[in-house]
Amino acid sequence: MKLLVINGPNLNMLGIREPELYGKADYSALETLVRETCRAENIDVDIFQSNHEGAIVDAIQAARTRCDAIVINPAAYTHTSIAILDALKAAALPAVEVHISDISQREAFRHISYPGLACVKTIMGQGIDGYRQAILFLKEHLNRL
Ligand code: CA2
Repeated sequence: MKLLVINGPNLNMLGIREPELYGKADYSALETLVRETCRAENIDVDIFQSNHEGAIVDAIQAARTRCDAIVINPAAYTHTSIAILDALKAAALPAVEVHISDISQREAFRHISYPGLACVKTIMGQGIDGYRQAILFLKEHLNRL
């Protein structure tokens, strides 16, 4: 199984500010959690972070023929990006959306997720453990197909 994990804008700042929202773990702790989960599950993983919408669209398009599944935290693009939604639809890979915070309990503008409309599952409010849960879900999901 080949997995792509995508993180959107400012997630590279994790641990630097707003620990009450996003926890104390920094971005390298997130990467370590993803890599260790994938090693234990025998999953080949690439981790990609970008602050640029088009770069995220490019990464999803490239994954279409190279990967079996996607974990994506589109960050602020969650609430704006029809381009990322369209790219996920075009890639037609099983994707799980992860949010570190519980976006349903935050400002109204965070309640809508465009990319989530193309995802088989959304995990929110679980901190960085949501990434581990998303990876385990996708492994099971692919086994069921
Ligand atoms: O809860 C999540 O994972 C979010 O995707 C995080 C985004 C936010 O815009 C979404 O509504 C929910 C923000 C990521 C930025 O993270 C920072 C972390 C530390 C310092 C500054 C930003």
